[in-house]
Amino acid sequence: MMKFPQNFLWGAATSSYQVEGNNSNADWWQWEKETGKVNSGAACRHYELFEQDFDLARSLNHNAHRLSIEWSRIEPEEGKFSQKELQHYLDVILALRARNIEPIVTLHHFTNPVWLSECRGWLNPEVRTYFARYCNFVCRGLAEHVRYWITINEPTIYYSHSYIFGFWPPQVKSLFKAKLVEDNLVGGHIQAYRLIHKIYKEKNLPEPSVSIAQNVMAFVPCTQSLKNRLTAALRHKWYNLGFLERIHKNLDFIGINYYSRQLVDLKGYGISNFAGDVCQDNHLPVKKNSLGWDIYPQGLEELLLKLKKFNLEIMITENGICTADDHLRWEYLSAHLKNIYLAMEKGVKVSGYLYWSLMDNFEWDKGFVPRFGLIDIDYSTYKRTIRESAKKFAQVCKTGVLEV
Ligand code: IFM
Repeated sequence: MMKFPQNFLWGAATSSYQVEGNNSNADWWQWEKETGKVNSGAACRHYELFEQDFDLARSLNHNAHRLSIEWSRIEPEEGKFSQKELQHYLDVILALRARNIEPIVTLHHFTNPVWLSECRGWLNPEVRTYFARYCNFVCRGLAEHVRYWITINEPTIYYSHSYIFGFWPPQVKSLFKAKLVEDNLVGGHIQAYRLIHKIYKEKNLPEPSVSIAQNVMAFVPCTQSLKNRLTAALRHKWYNLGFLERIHKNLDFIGINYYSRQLVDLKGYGISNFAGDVCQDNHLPVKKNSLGWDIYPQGLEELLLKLKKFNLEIMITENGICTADDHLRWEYLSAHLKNIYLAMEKGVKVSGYLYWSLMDNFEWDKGFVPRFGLIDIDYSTYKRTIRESAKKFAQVCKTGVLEV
């Protein structure tokens, strides 16, 4: 039996664009229309149904919930801020509070207002000022009711998918531009971090807890050759630690999103080999999620131990599986909780666990096919159905006890 601390945060995460629906002022919306690849449409209709969704989260004994604010709703035109949309997010947060659920609020989760993307988005050096101005408006409106802030979700994924691999809007493939975007994300975070602290001081509120949600991955050499071990270590350093090392003095805790491992097998000596070669031969086989990502719970314990050096509390801001097999979902979830517990026994301070995601939702360029939710969504009726795995997780949330 594993018993987690009394004050542990238990819950799930979502992001505005993936669940709300009809975010028609966002760059992703425009990209969907231009490419015809996917269509987020009404998503889960969470914008209208949030109270019903939070009733479900409460019935599952969640005491925390991570959500994001949609910048393109708050500032649909440059410099024009919407009081109405701010009020909406205040209602959302108060609805959580009314259910004794701690809100963990993300300010940037991949999407941007169209006006920003039309003036070079995160490549524009002015973006730091724009982002700070938006954070200022949101934070001043919500500070009294929020303790935890995530400034930016998965900065490394954002700049690599949008500016190196060209998968996501604006579909750029340039290492040089990616580096500029990374620098602006670093600057954007640091400015927002300082600003949020300043606002709380001015308002005489208790210190907030501010972080990013950093995507981390277990890089495992597929053979013990020196080149594979070195490449795995390099990727860990660049992908997992690089961004954190640039901002760690401006973090109150570390938020991490962990899903999977990558089996590293270097096949050549170019930049793309170092950055991307993976083993295709299914050495060291493990089970996979429905997108083909390896399931590797022990990687979470290993990573938590590696992050101990920052001497900051860690919150698991995302961890989850897309699968049609709900037994596998529980196997995944409980195995990851076990590995968190093992790391905590070795002295890592973990403050909470947020499963990705509360409900099935719009999985970016993959559309609605992957099913990550604790709650199933029927997209033709928007009916919500709680999955069995969610009920098992609810027991852990209630008692803090994981039976293994
Ligand atoms: O859906 C995404 C989320 O937006 C960011 N983290 C990973 C999830 C699953 O791919």
